[in-house]
Amino acid sequence: MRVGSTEIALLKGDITLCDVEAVVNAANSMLKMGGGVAGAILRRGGQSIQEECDRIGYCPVGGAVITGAGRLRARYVIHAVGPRMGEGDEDRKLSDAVLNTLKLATQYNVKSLAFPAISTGVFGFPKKRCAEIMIGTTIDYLLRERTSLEKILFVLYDDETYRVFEEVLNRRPSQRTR
Ligand code: AR6
Repeated sequence: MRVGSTEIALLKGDITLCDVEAVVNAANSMLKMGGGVAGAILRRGGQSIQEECDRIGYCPVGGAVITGAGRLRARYVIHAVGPRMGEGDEDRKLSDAVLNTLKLATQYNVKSLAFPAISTGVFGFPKKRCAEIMIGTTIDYLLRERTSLEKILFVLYDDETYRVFEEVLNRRPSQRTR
């Protein structure tokens, strides 16, 4: 799908192998990289990413911070802090995490970005609602703002999550312009 001059696409697989300028991590507020996407980024990218996170120290839920990407092919990791299911106001917090990631990427002049399905693993957020919020927030941002982003990928780890994102993206009109 195209929105203005930005392409949105879905991929199935491991986000750490993506050939993009910035990979988005599904982070927690303390910026401690545990399992899931964070664990995979840490294993492949190396400890320098966690060390940079430790220097930053904290990010509120709904926020995002940027670090280098260690040994990953990418240049940056953007750590987006999604909500933990049950803590309250989860939809707005997820939408804010996506929006703040897109703003940060634009600020750093990033041209290609890969998102995972934030909060749908350890944090227990429902996949369909996640797809609606992440895709909806991204499209709204692209319709409203000028951005350096030419390509935004949603990288889904398993068949079920991929199918859910595909269904939500296919419901949207195929061409949108500013
Ligand atoms: N590439 C793409 N997607 C992945 C990968 C991968 N390599 N590995 C898992 N997923 P999660 P959260 C999917 O748990 O729910 C960590 O401990 C996974 O199937 O990574 O936001 C952090 O340190 C799921 O659909 O993130 C935080 O404390 C999605 O990515 C906490 O988990 C997100 O799962 C964050 O939890």
